[in-house]
Amino acid sequence: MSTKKPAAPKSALAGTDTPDRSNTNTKLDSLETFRSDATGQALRTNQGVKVADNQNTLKAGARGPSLLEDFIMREKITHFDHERIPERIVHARGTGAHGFFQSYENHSVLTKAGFLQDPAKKTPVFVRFSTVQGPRGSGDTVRDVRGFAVKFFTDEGNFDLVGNNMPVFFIQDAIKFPDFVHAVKPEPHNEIPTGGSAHDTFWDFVSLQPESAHMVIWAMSDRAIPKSLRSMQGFGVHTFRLINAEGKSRFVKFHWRPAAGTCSLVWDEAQKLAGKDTDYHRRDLWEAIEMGDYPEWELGVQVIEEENEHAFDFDILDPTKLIPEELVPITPLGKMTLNRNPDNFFAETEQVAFCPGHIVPGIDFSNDPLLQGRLFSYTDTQISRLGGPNFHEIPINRPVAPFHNGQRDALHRTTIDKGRASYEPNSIDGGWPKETPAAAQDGGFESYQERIDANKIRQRSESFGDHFSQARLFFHSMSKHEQEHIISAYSFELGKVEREFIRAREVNEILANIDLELAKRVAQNLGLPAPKAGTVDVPKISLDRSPALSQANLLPGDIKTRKVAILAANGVDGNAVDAMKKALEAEGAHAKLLGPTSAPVTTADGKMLPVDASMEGLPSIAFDAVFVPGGAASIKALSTDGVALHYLLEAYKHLKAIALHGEAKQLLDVLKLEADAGLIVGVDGKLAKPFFTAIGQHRVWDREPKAKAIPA
Ligand code: HDE
Repeated sequence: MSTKKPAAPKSALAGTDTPDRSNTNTKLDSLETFRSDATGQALRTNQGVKVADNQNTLKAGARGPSLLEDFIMREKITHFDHERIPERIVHARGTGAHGFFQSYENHSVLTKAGFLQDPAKKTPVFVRFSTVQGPRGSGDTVRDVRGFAVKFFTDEGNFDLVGNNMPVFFIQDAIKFPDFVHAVKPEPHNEIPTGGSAHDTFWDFVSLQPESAHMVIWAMSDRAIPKSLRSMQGFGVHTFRLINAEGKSRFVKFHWRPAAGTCSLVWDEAQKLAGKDTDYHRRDLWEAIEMGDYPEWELGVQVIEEENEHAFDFDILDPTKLIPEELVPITPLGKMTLNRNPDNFFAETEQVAFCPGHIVPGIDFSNDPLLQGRLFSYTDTQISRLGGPNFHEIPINRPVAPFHNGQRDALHRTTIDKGRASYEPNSIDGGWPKETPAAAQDGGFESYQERIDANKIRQRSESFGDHFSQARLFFHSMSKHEQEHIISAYSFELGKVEREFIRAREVNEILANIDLELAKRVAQNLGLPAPKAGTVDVPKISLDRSPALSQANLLPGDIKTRKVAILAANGVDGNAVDAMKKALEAEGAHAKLLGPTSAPVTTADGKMLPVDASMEGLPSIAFDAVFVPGGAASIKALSTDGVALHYLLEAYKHLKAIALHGEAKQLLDVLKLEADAGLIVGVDGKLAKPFFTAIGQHRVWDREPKAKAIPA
């Protein structure tokens, strides 16, 4: 309901917040009449009746029975009883944000899609990030693939790019998707585990389904525990087509590259966060947008000319394969900026309905058999999730382009169609709405006329037959520490598998075909005999390494939006706190001052410093780095404070940059730690530079072997 705002009455309640929502900066301000703002409004029923008493049910006497006649209470409770809708079958846990997309230049050579033509045009977008396995309330930082779904509200209709943060998928054909999902979901008898793949049914399935090998190694890599949603790449996964106004088609792979760089948590940190802050990723995205640190991604495509369709040593229709950037570099198309949080989680993030089948003229599908199945699934699933075929009328899903057709009625219809003819052709409504020929200006959608001459057949193409060479390419493209993390992840997950024959099958029939050393290391960790050789002949491919796959090569080289904890107790050197805060702010990073409790601390020169939280309230896992300013009394207090000492040891163990200023140097002895490239000791003016360099490198990877000795 749209509402005209009378001046808000001054609140009668002390401490009441009357928010200013005058600038909600909506998708299309004038069109979004459905956003409701209750500021200054009377409480009313859904029928518009003002409510005089929202505290008491209507009763026969103050101590008597409640009366059925109470339509106000009944309306309220009835609505409440039906508040929940089914969660998504996969990707149930997610978070969304609004923003816009802007093309860098006119890309008419590649495509006629309107949103990729005019660099001045801002196309509104809504993005939903998600995990795959867990239910709605599950933790954000579990080991899992992340969904990266973008709805472009273009003038020619909605385009949904429903991708993931990994460029390949577990299976090659849509018909295997229910099997895969049943295997990865919690086990059917006890609904364990929530949010993870470390269990028998998952490993049973993937060890029997070698086509999953490539995606599984991505899922065992650091990519599956992203540091934040802002630091994830996104991929369209399938090959699509772009088509220009002359009808020329080219194959493309879509890529999103984050301005914040691509980096991850470490495993122990991810596990702890899943308990201490279930909403870690959600909160980070929300806060970044609220603070004006608008996350950005560059959209790009790898372009493959039609005549080069078969030029690779894999099939570009096979969704378990990526096209190495070293073979086909990414052509940048434009930039997406997320700049507005939703007003209401349910109405926007929960009700948004993505579908890979939502495309616009200038974009088309390929015959990837996984994509083809998805084109059916998404619309179908919305019918039960959102209660009928009118989900496109829900505000968050409504295109900004007008829509008129002969579809009528059904559950939750909100459009009131005025015409008499709900069919086409018609002569009684003047023939409207009418088709637009594809060739016309702003023409109608026309599918690319691909020639097909084939037998109707249930068969997997032989060109989809190599399942290991790209998994091997991925493993060999990782830096040393990334490889170690992959070995640990397989060992951890398979260690949770109860049936030894499943562990052995994964090691001998999958890992040994990817890399024998990887298989041996995992076998050793599981107490299994080391495999001597793989079980299949893995073809040699044109690349041994693809540096673009390693996150070690994907950092932005700055410390923008990084979060630094400053630990202080009474007697802290206030000037050192100020200087570090200023230096961090100058670089676009954020500092929070933490004390032993939430009470302010007193500086060495007697000033009161308010703290942002206690050290327990914002643990080290919520930060990228830690700074301990000097001040003799403060350091003395921190040296005997178990929470503070744990704070530093934990940050050390998680390979974070730590700077110890002045007297804080003494903490090295207390903690029995040695300075390293990221554990920096110094005085004013000498500390910030090496500290910031270490933060910019994300983690101090060289410390990792040593950090293993620190208790978790
Ligand atoms: Fe999905 N997927 N999927 N998927 N998927 C869904 O749609 C499905 C696949 C992806 O934030 C569902 O609305 C099939 C690949 C994302 O709302 C469902 C197959 C990729 C999201 C569905 C796949 C994805 C979904 C569940 C194999 C990466 C969340 C609820 C053919 C390219 C979108 C819903 C959001 C959600 C089906 C495979 C990404 C059941 C049948 C490959 C990001 O329709």
